[in-house]
Amino acid sequence: MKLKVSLFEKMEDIVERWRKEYKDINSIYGEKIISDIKVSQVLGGMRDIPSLICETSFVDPYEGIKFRGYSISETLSYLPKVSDLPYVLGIWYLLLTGEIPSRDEVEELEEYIKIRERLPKYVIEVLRNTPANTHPMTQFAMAILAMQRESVFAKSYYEGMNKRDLWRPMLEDCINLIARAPVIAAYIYRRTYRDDVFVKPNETMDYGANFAHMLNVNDDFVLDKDFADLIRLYLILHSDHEGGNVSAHTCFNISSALSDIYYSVAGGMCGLAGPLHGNASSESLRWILNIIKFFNGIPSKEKLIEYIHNHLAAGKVIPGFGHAVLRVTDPRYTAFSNFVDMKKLDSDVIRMVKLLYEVVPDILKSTGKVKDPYPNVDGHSGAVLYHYNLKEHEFYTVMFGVSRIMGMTSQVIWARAVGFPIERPKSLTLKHLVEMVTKR
Ligand code: CMX
Repeated sequence: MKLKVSLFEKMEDIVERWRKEYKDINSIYGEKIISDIKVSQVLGGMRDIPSLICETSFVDPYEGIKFRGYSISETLSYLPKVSDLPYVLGIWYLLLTGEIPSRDEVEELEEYIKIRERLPKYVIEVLRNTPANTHPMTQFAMAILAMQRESVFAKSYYEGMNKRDLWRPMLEDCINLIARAPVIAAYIYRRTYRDDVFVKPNETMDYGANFAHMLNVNDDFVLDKDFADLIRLYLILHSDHEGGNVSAHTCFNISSALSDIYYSVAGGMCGLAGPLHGNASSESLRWILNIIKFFNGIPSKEKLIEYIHNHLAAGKVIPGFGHAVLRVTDPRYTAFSNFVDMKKLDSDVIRMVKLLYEVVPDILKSTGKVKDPYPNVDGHSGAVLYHYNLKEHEFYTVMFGVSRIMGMTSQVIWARAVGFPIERPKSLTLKHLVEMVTKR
């Protein structure tokens, strides 16, 4: 199938613009100094050191994520809709090109991606030969890595393609990966939790609804329209969060060695699997369920406050709260809250989320050390999935991964387009660090 409004043709012009901008900035401002770095920043995980470029999104500490300059509410209202929510692939179009797609453009993209979703048999075999109790994120990273043998980018590179042209096969690979990611994820879900009964993709459904359909969480093969909306929202909200988070940066870093998108995204997924990053959603839901179990229902505010103090005193973090960059309630959390109101959802987990919002920020503020005492997206996402019967919380990070692939791929395509070099920051021993300070 050929796109009427060819994404590849459109990208030719966009890439030329990016290249000029990148080159001009480097030649005009290349020698200017932008920052001083404190020892505490180096020792604190490179915190806030402005040293990465990410064109697809920007996290404002007080306004939250902006996708190509658009806030979450703008994004949700401007992208062409398929129901109450926009087409999921509209966000990829926006992240990739910087433009809000027209309805025609996004519908064509949805169709174009759909024809590439068929999973090769060997990917299924790789998963089938893995113990079913292997963590879903491990399975997801393995399946992505297994497809590396199909990389058009790697083939083009080793056949000697001019590096200026490498963004084209990279785009080709990214489209294939985006097409297959939800099919792989749904397969992992079905084999891990639902006796390996696989649900085939539905050719008539959009990307978000099709994912909901393949998960078939209620085992009734009937698409719950509200659940499909939740999946659309979930995939849009998690798609990108600038370049410095562990998964995006790992992916970008690996790709800077001209490793293809399968190597790069598989590496990023391993980072996303960590409890302080993408797995926080699973941790948060587990924590909420433990509280409900402990109190045999929803506790009073006073009892909950006491429970949280004990939890912190045991040296544990409160999952779903805090953020390395944000200093307000994560607008993605608010978007889930609005969804709960729009669909009038009510259950114990939803009530617990609301109660935690009332008590946790003040407690975290009172510790005097937590920079962002407010909830992040992971403090809400798991509860809504659970509400719709997607209860296997270890799987949530895979859902996050399916979505985040859209951000990772757009960042990497930009890097190949402008010819971004291999990353190589300088590391120091602690002794060198002290010497640098004392010699000054
Ligand atoms: N509960 C308890 N303590 C917390 C906390 C929380 N939710 N958030 C931060 N703190 C503590 C830190 O552990 C740190 O304590 P120490 O000095 O004793 O080590 C102190 O407050 C200062 O941390 P910070 O500068 O405010 O936060 P960081 O940038 O170091 O960490 C994050 C950010 C997200 C890892 C942290 O807030 C956290 O662990 N939150 C819980 C896990 C979570 O929800 N992660 C999802 C984040 C979203 C994402 O990236 O996907």
